[in-house]
Amino acid sequence: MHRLRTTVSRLRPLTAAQTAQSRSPHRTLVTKGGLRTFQPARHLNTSVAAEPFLNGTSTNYVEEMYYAWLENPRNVHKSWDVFFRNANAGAPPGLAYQSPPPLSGTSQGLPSVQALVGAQPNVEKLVEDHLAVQSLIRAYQVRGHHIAKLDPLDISCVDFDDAPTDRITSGDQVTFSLYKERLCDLAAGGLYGLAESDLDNVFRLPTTTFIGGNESALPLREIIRRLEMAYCQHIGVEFMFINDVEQCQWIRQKFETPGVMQFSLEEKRTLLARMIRSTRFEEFLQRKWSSEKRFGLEGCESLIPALKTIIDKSSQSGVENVIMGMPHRGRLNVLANVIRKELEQIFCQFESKLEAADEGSGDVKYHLGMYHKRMNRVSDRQITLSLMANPSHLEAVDPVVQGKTKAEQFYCGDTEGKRVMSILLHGDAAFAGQGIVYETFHLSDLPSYTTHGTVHVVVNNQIGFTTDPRMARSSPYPTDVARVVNAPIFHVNADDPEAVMYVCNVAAEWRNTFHKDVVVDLVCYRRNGHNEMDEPMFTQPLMYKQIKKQKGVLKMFAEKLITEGVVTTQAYEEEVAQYDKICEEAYTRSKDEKILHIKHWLDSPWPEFFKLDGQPKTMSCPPTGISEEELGHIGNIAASVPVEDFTIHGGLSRILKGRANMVGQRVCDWALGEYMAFGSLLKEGIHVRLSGQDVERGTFSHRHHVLHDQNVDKRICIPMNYISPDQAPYTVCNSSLSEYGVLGFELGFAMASPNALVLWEAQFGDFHNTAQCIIDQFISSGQAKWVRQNGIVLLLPHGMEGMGPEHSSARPERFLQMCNDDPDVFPKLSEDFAVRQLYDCNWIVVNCSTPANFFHVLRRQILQPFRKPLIVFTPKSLLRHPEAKSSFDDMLPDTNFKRIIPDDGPAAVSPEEVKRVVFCTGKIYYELTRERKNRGLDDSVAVVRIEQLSPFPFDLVKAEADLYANADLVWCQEEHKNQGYYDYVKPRIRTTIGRSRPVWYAGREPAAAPATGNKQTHLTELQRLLDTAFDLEAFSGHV
Ligand SMILES: Cc1ncc(C[n+]2csc(CCOP(=O)(O)OP(=O)(O)O)c2C)c(N)n1
Ligand SMILES: [Mg+2]
Repeated sequence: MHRLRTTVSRLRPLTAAQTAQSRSPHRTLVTKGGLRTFQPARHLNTSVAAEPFLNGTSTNYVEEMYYAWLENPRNVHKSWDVFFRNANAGAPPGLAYQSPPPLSGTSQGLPSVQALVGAQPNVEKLVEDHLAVQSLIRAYQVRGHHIAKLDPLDISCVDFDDAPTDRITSGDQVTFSLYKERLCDLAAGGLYGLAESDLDNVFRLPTTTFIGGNESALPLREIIRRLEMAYCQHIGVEFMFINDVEQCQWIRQKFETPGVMQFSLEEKRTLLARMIRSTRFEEFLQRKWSSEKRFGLEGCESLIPALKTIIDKSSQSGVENVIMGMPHRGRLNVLANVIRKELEQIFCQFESKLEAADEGSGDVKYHLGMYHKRMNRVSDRQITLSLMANPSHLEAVDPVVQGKTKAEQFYCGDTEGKRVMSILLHGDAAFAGQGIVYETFHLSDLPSYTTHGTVHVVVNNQIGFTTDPRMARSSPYPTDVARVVNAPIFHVNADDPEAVMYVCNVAAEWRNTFHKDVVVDLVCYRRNGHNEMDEPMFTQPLMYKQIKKQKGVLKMFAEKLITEGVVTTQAYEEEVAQYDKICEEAYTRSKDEKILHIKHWLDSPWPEFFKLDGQPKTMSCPPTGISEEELGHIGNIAASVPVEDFTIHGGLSRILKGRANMVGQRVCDWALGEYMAFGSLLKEGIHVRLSGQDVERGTFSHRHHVLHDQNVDKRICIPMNYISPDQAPYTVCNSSLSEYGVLGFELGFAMASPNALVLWEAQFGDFHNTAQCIIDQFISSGQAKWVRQNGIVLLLPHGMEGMGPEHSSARPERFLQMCNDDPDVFPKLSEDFAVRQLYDCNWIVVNCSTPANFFHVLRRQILQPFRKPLIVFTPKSLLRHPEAKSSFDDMLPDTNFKRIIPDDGPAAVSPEEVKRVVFCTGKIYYELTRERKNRGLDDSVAVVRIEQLSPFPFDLVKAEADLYANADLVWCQEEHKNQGYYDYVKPRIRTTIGRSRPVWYAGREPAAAPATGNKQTHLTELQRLLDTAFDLEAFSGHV
């Protein structure tokens, strides 16, 4: 309200004396009609007491009204129109408001309004003119970027119907016709009634602009010129959609304040030196390897100084660690000139004859990551820079970078993002096209996912491979997605390095001030084809004709600085020659490299975790059980509310009581088993982070890791954090409704430290498929491509429960298909067989049938001496199944994860009598044993659970098959034949027995959908597969 009153009061016309003080000495108040005199000002005393509705929560509303009225008085109700007119005309306290006319009869208020305004015709005109000027200023602030000169090619892809082509530059005389043409579309209400005769009139400036500098009033001509300079040159600022007035004011100040974009000679020279490095690096690569793909930066060379500016500025504000993610374009240049990877390391990647020293597939040079700690010369502080390795899949790395950044912040106690930050680079087509960008933006302000502001830089070369923007997006800019989180967007013509540097400075300052995302849109072009082999003229002939004519940005900028006298031609040429020499010398050194080491390209090294050569410190895993006392203690915490005066829901009290009973009886259900695993790891100093949709309670209402006070809003308690005073912190967080984004985030989080158990739980297992890119491109293949280990755990609820085609299958077949163990090779037996198998695999896939085994596998994840992703198919109905409980005995010291659980009933007592061994995994075990009992087949059928599917327990399965030498072998699963585990286990079981016996199948028929939607069909199918499993004649005669 204060703002409104101030604004309203500032609209008052100036006294002649005030005008004389504030206007510039050269400008007179001469209009066509002669000297214009102003009415003496009347003081507006519209106090809150006098106008009680200008109070409290109505402030925003009134302000909205006021702005709407400024745009056009007809936008608001007549009564508001009258109020604002009266207030502006200096109505005395309490009299600005006039009640609306009654529905019948004549108005009492209106005549006095008319008297007030009508009696002073000049005042009315003055008020209207001031309002018009305010609207004009606002129009520039809102839509100035429509007419800014952003496109170096001037073939703008941004299609605003209202963008006129003529430009006003600082040297132009503003003529009425020119600005009228530019503005009548820009400003929704045309020119708001302003005429040429108003150009030299002086207007008081509102508080919502900074164009005045030290002056509070300016002639209209100057107002327009300054607005043109601020908003319509090489920088287009898109920010007026931001809800926060303080933030809008901050941006206005940064761009409107006269003379704000000035640089010292030193700064300009540094900028030139950076442009030289950026440009000459690409030219060097082009000279040496003209036919190698490198996705050069030509056309956007100012990206390098842009990034360096952001990093310098952030380092000056205290940032010590910058984590970056970027696509192919200009990546090598960023590695060389921003992160400062040794040039010879980059050059030897072009040498195709070099042998790879590391295991795994490796990756192409423009996907590899990098980690480097060095001195920042501008801030004189140490800074760690890392560029995350990424797959070809554009933007997939975004959430991974955010997760890693969050983790780095978490581990160094940086709760506000002051020491660690992320920078994300994007291509224009990918930024607009990939949904993961949106998902990542939506993590940006969530308490457990925020990284306290990311600086996004878009290399907007106005093309995506061969596709024009008009075919690639439906929004004017590629950056519109950022508006959803109120991030300001600074569009800048990348051919103007100074403008680029300016916006990057502001972007870094914004991030450091508000800790919110910000976007720098470098509007540029791509000088060559998509890669160095591509012919762009096939598809963009006119654009490329224009590009061929385009002078390089370095050349233009050097000429400018030489003309300004900032550098001499000689100094410039020397700088160029010096950098070329650096490249040549590195090239010579690169010839000495004999071997390619992918591990030199690690983005997240764990030096304390591995030996110096990157190998694990041991090849054994200690027992994963814990003491009776610890089990009891953690169990009691799980069953309690460890804070005073906290009322939980009655239903939850019953659940906790049930837990207490279990602890008394020394048993665990699934939720308690998980509690024991998390709690014991926390006690050992391992951070545990569980993230996913509704994980705090658990989709199936079994977990309840966060208790909610029933009487106090938002008061919560997390008992897991009350296990021991020196425990590691436990993070459990309900995520946004995203799989791709959140799984990527957790994967990134898990990269930062090996000493954390990071778990992502899918709501139902099948939803992981919207995160498939993270699974395929990072989790299953990350180590092979980038020699980087990761211990992320995926919890995927899975099981046929008659719930229909969705929600049933976590698609085990997909995970198993991507396992790298050979189905036909029985691995060499050794003492450390089980651990070595784990070490060699790309990920571990398990389906535990008991809480104890789930407990052990989670603990093994941390106690094993290396890190591998762990995929766990978790149960639904087993969460409450009376038999799916484990005794504390199975969790005590010296107990371990069981890769298989053999039959321990009558069948195992007389194995030679057994006719059939049914191998299975997961929940079907309970259905099988019940059926076996019903049929009285406990002696003749053994049921063996394979708990660790991959790496396949060849040794243990062989032992079982050997034990039941006279039995036929059956694989039983509840999934359809083309799904589940069958295709994976069958050849492996056959390998264990030297293919001496067939492996029969008992399960559902092949099908397209994972499960039926009909409950009855579901039960019939289940019965049929159980019939097959226990019909001892089912396969006789089959071959
Ligand atoms: C998810 C995904 N889809 C398709 C591709 C294939 N592809 C590689 S680069 C590219 C064009 C990218 O355009 P843009 O984002 O504007 O970046 P630019 O190459 O112009 O710098 C495409 C389609 C990819 N790498 N990732
Ligand atoms: Mg592009």
